[in-house]
Amino acid sequence: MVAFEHPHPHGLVPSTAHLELPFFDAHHRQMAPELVAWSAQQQVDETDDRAACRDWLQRLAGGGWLRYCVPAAHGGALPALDSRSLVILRETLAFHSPLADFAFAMQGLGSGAITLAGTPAQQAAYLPAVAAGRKIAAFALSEPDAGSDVAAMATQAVPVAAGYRLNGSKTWISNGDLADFYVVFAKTEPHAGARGISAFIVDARHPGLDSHEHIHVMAPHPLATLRFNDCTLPAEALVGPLHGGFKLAMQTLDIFRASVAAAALGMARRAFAEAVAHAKRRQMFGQTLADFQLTQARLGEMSALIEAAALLTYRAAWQRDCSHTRGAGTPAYTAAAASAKLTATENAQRVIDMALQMFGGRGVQVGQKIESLYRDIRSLRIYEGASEVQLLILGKAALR
Ligand code: COS
Repeated sequence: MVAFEHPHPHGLVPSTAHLELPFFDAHHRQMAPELVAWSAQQQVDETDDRAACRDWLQRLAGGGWLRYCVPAAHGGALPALDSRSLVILRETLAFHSPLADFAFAMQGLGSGAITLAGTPAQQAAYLPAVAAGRKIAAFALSEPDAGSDVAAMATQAVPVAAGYRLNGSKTWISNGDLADFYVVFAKTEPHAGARGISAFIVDARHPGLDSHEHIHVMAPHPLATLRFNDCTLPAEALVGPLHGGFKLAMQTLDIFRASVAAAALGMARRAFAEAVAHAKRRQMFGQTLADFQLTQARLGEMSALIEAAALLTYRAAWQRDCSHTRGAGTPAYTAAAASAKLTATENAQRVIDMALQMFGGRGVQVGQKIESLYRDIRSLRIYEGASEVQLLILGKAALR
């Protein structure tokens, strides 16, 4: 099941064999091969990460794929956000280009709160534009002193006659200084912890918002710090209930955590495909690398790690799509998404490392796919809830 199909003229093509699993429906089985064929035709120059993201977004919009980031009532492909479609999209895109996956995912994560809790006017103003690639979205939750501990955030939104006045900063913001709008989380009741946070839509050019400070990371993608200095927002900028922002952030993350697992899975499958192709080609000691039992055992280990990650990822997405318990408390699929994200990102790191080892010196050569995957995978164990946060979620669920 981890197998890949024959090498495409432009590289390796992922298999869609896993779509036969009972987690998927007919529309998933129809969409996946179309996406695989479309992805294999895309060639984007990724030397400049910001320009490449814009390029990918236009292509993803043109291919109709961004429509999976919003519901059908607002220009989306399906009646509601479908975790399994997101998983298929991210796994396939990440196999080809982690930056394509990033560009896709941020449209969904950045607009997710508006989809879940926006007013009809907010949904009409933002969601069709997100689906068509006319507006770039971003999700602004983390702060310099509040990453895993969301409830510790210090950014404040104080009620004023005109609406709310925002002061503070957000950091590690994906699509920072590229986005057209941000969904920003801020304290509206500073002493109420998780129950005192609200979400707001802030347009990129809004006075009082400074996003010029870019952050450079080992696997380039657009990131910035946002600073709010008396940024006055109209009352209509509030998304969802006042003080209901923590749950809204968690609900949004619940959707996308399973898809981060899928992105990791796509990268692991690509590393595996590269390793298998290399093992069959590479000659040493009078045979191919693949002829060594040591290689076969290593490939077997990689395959098992990938399969474990795949099943948890698909189950988490399926569980969320089929759940009817939205709203009350922490839902059961939160733990499923945590298991999937933890396992898929950790396993992918190991698989990619094993693949790199098989490539020997070439594995660390800049410009080799395996070298960039080695850098690409690392941040997935940190963002959208570090592995330790997933362990915490699982531990709390066990004790409940
Ligand atoms: N869906 C709905 N409600 C949820 C929820 C979920 N997934 N998770 C928590 N809640 C609710 C809880 O039910 C609780 O509700 P009540 O106040 O009514 O009891 C409330 O939210 C607070 O929950 P909890 O006590 O578990 O919150 P903590 O402050 O302990 O935080 C963690 C829990 C650590 C899990 C959370 O802060 C987290 O996910 N942190 C990581 C954040 C992250 O991913 N950052 C990266 C940003 S994007 S790059």
